[in-house]
Amino acid sequence: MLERCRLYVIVDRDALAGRDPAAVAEQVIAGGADLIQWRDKRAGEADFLETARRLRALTRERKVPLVINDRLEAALECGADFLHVGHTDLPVSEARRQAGGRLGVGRSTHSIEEARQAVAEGADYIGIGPVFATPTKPDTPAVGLELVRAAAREISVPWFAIGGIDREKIALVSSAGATRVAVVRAVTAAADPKAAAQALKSLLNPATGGMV
Ligand code: TZP
Ligand code: MG
Repeated sequence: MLERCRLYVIVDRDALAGRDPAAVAEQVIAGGADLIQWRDKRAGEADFLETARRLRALTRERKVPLVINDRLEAALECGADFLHVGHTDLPVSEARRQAGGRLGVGRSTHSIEEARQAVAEGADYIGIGPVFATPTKPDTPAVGLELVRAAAREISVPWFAIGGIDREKIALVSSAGATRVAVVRAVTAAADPKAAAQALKSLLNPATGGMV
C-alpha cells in the first residue's frame, strides 16, 4: 500500500486558517495526494475524533490510506490505516502491540541513527526531517539534504522527506534521492490546495518531467 505513495499530505488544524479539514482533504486528494494524515496537537479527544471519522469516511471512499498523528485511541476508533508517532512518543513496537496489530506505524526521525532505529523497530514508513527549517515545527532544527542523501543510500522502508518542502525546494530533495515527500503548508495552506497538490505530484512523477 505504501509502495505507491509518493505525495503525503498532513492536514494540520493549525495550517488551515479556519478551513474545514475534510473539505481541504477532499481537494488535496483530487490533486493527487496518496496518503493523508490528520494532525491536531490541541483539540480535545471528542473534537479530534469527530474530524478523524469524517476524514476516514472521505479517504475510504477515495481509496486513500489515512494516518492519525499521535493518538492511538482515535486511530483505532476511526479505523485508520496507520498511526504516526514522533521520535519521543511510543516506541514503534509498543504502538503496534497496543494497537493489537490493527494499525501500521510510521515514525518521525531526525538523524540516520534514528532512521536506522525506526527501521529496526519495524516502522512501516519513516519521515526524514525537517529537511529545511519550517514554522510548522519551529523547535526542531533543520537536518539538511545530507540526511536525505544518507537515507537514499541505506533506508529500505518507504521514507518521506519532510519539512519546508514546496514547489521550489522539491527539486533539491528529489535530486538528493527522495522519491517521496510529506508536506503541510505547501498544500493545505495554499489558496488552491488541489492545484498545489497537483503541482508537487507532477514534480515527483517521472512521467511528467520530475527528477526521480
Ligand atoms: N515533521 C518534521 S517537519 C514537519 C513535521 C510534522 C512539518 C512540515 O511542515 P511544512 O509546512 O511542510 O514545512
Ligand atoms: Mg508526537
